Amino acid sequence: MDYMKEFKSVCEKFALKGSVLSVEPYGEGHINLTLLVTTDEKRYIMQKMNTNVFPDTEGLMANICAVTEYLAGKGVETLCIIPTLDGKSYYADESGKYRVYDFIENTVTYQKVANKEVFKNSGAAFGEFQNHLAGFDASVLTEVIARFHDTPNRFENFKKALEADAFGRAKDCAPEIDFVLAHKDTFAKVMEGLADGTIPLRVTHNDTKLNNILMDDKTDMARAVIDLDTIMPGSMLFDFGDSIRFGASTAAEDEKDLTKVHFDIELFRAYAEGYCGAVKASITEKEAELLPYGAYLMTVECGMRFLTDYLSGDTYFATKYEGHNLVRCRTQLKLAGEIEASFGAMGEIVKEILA
Ligand code: ADP
Ligand code: GN1
Ligand code: MG
Repeated sequence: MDYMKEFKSVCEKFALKGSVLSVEPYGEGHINLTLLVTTDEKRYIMQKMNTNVFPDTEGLMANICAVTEYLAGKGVETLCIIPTLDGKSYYADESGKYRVYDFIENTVTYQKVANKEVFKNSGAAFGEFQNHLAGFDASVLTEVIARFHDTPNRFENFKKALEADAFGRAKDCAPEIDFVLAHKDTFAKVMEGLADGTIPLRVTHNDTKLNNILMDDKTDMARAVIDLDTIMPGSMLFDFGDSIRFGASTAAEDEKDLTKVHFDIELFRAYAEGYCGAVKASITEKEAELLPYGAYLMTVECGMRFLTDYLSGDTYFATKYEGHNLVRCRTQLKLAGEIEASFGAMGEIVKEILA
């Protein structure tokens, strides 16, 4: 695709500095189409938003405006929305809905943990992010994706996709289906805790993978938490768990060779040191106890989501080849199994850190 030809006129609807020199695809996100826009003065990120995943664009952008304004007001580096020429937070035409952010320069995003220090720093940053939002009024937030980390509900959706088997793919993934079915009674702990008040409802990011944080390209210290689409009330176990899911693996999320995929407990320790160090004052005893479980839950949930999408014909996550979602599902379920087998050791590490 000629991205410049396709999107230049959309770029011109925004209050950009300079004239557009190039438009190219950027990053490794699974949801939005992310474009790097370069003008003769500076760089921007433009995203064609995924309206299948986020149908309520007004609510989504209102959430992001409110959160970024709040964070900026506290002096925290965050995404900066570039308005349209008529002062709106996004632009819509028959081809889609678009938003533009300042490109945050001199940063890197990691697709895989480069070393323990980077992962520890990202843990501290996601913990701090939660601290920064502790005073934010959650009632102004729209729930842009209902029941996002409601794992029992995700399981119900998985069962529907399996029953329908609309693409005849269930036959290719019997071991994965069996794994999910065998674990069905392990999915409810966090939802139950939120419902009965034993787990506090907080404002959470909900998509805390390593490539949703920008690190300084010289110091590897975190600069900004990005991908704010899923900020909603939730549990800190979601944020902690999702980071471990992605980052404490010895291989990429879509590694085909499962012998390379392992849960690395030393990476878990590094992240837990950073994260717990930041939330020490607010984490409850029950949350601390459930951190290992949170890592398991987010990993098995994500595996189940990839499997559901595979069974449903790949309509949710962006895929690069047929079977991509099944490959992703396999890494997640392998990790989930290993995490489950490491609960004891993980619990000891959390205790040590919080002692
Ligand atoms: P998705 O929702 O599809 O995951 P993201 O918002 O996470 O999309 O963006 C995809 C990638 O683009 C990020 O992982 C990051 O590498 C890069 N990115 C996004 N916003 C910025 C920004 N403001 N400055 C620099 N890089 C960015
Ligand atoms: C998606 O948007 P992105 O690529 O950062 C997904 C997450 C999954 C993740 C798996 C809105 O994250 O929930 O955990 O892929 N985001 C949404 O890599 O569904
Ligand atoms: Mg992202």
